[in-house]
Amino acid sequence: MLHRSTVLIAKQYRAPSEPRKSHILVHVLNNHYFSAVANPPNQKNPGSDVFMKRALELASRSAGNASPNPMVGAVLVHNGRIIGEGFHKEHGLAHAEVNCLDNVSEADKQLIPESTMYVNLEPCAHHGKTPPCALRLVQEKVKEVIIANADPFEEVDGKGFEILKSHHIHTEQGIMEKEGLWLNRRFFCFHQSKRPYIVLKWAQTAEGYFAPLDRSRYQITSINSRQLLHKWRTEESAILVGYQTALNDNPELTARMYSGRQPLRIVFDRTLQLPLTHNVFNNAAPTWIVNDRLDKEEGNVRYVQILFNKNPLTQILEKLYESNKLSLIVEGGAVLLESFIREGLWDEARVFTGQASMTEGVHAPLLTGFKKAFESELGGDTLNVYVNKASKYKYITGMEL
Ligand code: AOF
Ligand code: ZN
Repeated sequence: MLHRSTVLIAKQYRAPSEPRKSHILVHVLNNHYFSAVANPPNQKNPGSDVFMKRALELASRSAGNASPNPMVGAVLVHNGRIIGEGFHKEHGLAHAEVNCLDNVSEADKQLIPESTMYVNLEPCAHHGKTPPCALRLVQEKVKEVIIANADPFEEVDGKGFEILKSHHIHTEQGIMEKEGLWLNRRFFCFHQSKRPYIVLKWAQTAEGYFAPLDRSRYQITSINSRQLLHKWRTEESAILVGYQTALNDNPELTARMYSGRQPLRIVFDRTLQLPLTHNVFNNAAPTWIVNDRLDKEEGNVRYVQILFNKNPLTQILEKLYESNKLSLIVEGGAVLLESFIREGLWDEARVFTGQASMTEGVHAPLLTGFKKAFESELGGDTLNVYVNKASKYKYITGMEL
């Protein structure tokens, strides 16, 4: 059965050298994105959930473009009427609150001091790429600011709200908090756990096999699932595979069937055996080759040296944290995926079960400590999404991945 929340991604997709109609993916992971309201309606501000839901919708438009910043949307409301909207489109560009205020018409500008801003993240207090949003709100004399989540970024971390309060702007926090937490789980995980948010992804046959015994490349899933994977790649900061997978499958590890940002490619290659003619060395995206002997940069390839006998996964996660990478998708092989599972270093697992059949093969990883989020169908494949039981970021029914 189709999961109810499935989003149309056909519109945006065009394979590089093919006409628009080919490989159209009509399957979706969400057509009722924010239909689920997990929190009880706000008593003091009865319309709050509706406006915060709109702020979250606006925020979600920057999926794949905001990182390492969070996805933030803002709505300015006067007497139940929206007079301004905005979102943070891309890292380095204006923040949501500023876009929202700049969007108010000349005629409505006089209403700003009597209006309420709904924004899913605490307004910032620091001079970063742009001036502090909290000061802009003070300057505009906005009457009230309602947020979903406080900003854990140490330059903000409550200071934005303090600025507002000290200027007698009424504030409220926690409206649709769980939805906001899920939407920005990569950003929150990065700042709260000091490591990237980790997504595990693999495909298996109905019999539970991951690959043929000789580990040769074998297509288990449909074109539709592969296109969805390319969309996912545009939404994560980095993508990781093990040495055997890079060697045998020779993957390019880029998003080619969906337009968007290319993640950083990371390959384990302890003793630098991978042929330089392999696809991960092409110019399509920056690449890290994780090894035990070389630390240098050559064009778009960075050789990252680590100690392989001392928590290699943790070392990679530390390097990613230092490089401001909010999230990581691990795509194989089975041994590498299992080591992330064994160490409890994962947040979400996305598992495709394809229609291909095998009578023997390499066993798919065995997931433990999970809670099932949802199941969906795509081009004949079944997609199961799980979240780590220990995760602070709970999946909200109906929300997009
Ligand atoms: C907001 N509104 O729309 C966003 C915020 O490098 P900068 O100057 O863009 O600052 C990035 C930090 O600002 C980011 O880590 C987060 O704490 C906050 N993001 N804040 O008030 C926004 N995107
Ligand atoms: Zn800001």
